Amino acid sequence: MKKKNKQRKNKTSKTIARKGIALKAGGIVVAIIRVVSVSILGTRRSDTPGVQQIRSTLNSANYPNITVKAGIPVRWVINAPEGSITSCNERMFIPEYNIEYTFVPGENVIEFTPARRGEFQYACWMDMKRAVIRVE
Ligand SMILES: [Cu+2]
Repeated sequence: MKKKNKQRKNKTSKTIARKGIALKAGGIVVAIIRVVSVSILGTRRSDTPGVQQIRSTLNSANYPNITVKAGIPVRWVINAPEGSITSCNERMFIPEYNIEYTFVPGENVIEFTPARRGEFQYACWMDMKRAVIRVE
């Protein structure tokens, strides 16, 4: 199975070429985080200071609504149990944070820093399943 997890920082004035580099860098960061998270699986882990950790479980019916605090980096851990990933929900877009993410079975880690307060919709690649990230 091919993994293609992409995560980008929200920077608006980049050229397409630089975005490509950012994408690769983001992918490497996600890969490193995945290795770290796998190595600590099974142990209860306390939050890193200055990071808010959110845990969700993916299901085939819908995406979770989450609430986070503005200005604090988010580490969003989404567990994808066996059978929860479908051709619909497998790829998720969070436009506000310029994130495109493809789920893999097990632990998925999505990181971003919510700069502004508000309600930001995210959706599957088909724009069918939608949910909200509320930033307070
Ligand atoms: Cu879909």
